[in-house]
Amino acid sequence: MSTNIWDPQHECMSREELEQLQLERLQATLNRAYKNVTCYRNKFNELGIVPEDVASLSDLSKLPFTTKEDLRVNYPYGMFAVPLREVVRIHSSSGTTGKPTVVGYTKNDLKTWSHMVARFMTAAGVTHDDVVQIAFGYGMFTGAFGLHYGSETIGAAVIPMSGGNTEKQIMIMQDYKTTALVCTPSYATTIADRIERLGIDPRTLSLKVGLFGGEPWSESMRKDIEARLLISATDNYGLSEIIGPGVAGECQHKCGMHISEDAFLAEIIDPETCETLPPGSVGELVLTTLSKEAFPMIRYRTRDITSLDQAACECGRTLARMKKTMGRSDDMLIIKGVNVFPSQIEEVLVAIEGCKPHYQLVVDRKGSLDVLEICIEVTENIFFDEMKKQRAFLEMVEHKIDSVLGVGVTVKLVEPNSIPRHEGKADRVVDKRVL
Ligand code: DLL
Repeated sequence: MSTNIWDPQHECMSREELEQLQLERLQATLNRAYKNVTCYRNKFNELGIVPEDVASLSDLSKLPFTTKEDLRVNYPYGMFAVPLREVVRIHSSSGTTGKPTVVGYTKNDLKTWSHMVARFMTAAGVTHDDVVQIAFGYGMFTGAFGLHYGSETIGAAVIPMSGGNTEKQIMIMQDYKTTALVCTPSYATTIADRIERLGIDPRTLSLKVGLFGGEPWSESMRKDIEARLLISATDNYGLSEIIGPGVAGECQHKCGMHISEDAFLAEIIDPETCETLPPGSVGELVLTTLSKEAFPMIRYRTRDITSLDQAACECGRTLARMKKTMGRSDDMLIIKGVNVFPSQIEEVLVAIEGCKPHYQLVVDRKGSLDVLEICIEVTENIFFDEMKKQRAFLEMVEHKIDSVLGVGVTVKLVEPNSIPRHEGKADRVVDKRVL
């Protein structure tokens, strides 16, 4: 596998050089946003600041945050910093409630995007010799186009399969000799399940790497996918508001996702107090774009919970690494006073024979008490004819989850593929307490 670095100049800078570049780009971004986006101008005016007040990176904490609510209020084009005639592409977020958030790209933004994705794909081991099968849905979701551009920029051969139609995916994989698979981690497990069900020996496939992102997944899920598809599986992170995929991705050392810090300034804040936390702390990731033209984002609250590590990586990149996300601050549930992240449940499920890492947490309130029900997809043979066996299986799963979470749960076994998915991402939490 290649250990190439796509853009050594920017991926291996000293922290000092990087911070200088970040400051220059930040100042340019603030000026552009202040001049062209009413929402930013109003926020700055309210706080009595102007872009010139930011003289060093530590002044960043003076700036206002941007939230999904700001994007909703300014739907559809209010946050654009260029006239529509300069926009060449429009995407939106995969949100399932309310109006989607709309994002735009100029020609230069598409170029930047392609290079950001080429970086993490190269870091994961993709080269121009690869055949990349993209199993994200092509459409408003940024996943497919982002990885498509990244692959072409590297010079790999792209198969734009789009999502779904699993048996066809597998046939194409066999016939076209796909070497790199791109999709959500949950879809990768669906593909692995089907390959097993069809009795196909994974050694007869040409797969070498998997680039999975778009939703949280655990280390155990990575091991499971790697063992079943015989690949090296890497994680990559991004969000449409910032650029789509291409914000961060793992190298072959798999010890955190390198953030393209020359293009995205990352901070960690306490989601309750909004205070900036020192390096290494766990908290909410806040991102500021440094080179986007059409859709600059200033201190965007991602709601994703993670931590950053600036220590040098064995791969030679100096870019900080973000840990796999623990979930979202808005997905974190407080059940009987205990913080519960959906990812903790996934860790348990992957280790149980017959359970799939497809699950949904349903929280409700009975009287004044929160109750948590976990719906879990199971393989078909778990729907035993014998009630006694099924009861014992249920109790075993409940017991394992109870002991990890520290709160009592009720488990419900559901059929494969019955939990709703959007853009290949499973809906993890239904909170009936707020409905
Ligand atoms: O999911 C962009 C993307 C596509 C990234 C394909 C990677 C691969 P959105 O639809 O706007 O954009 O959703 C963004 O998804 O805030 C996270 O909560 C979650 N997310 C994305 N990647 C990861 C990941 C795309 N690797 C939201 N791990 C983000 C955990 C992820 N969560």
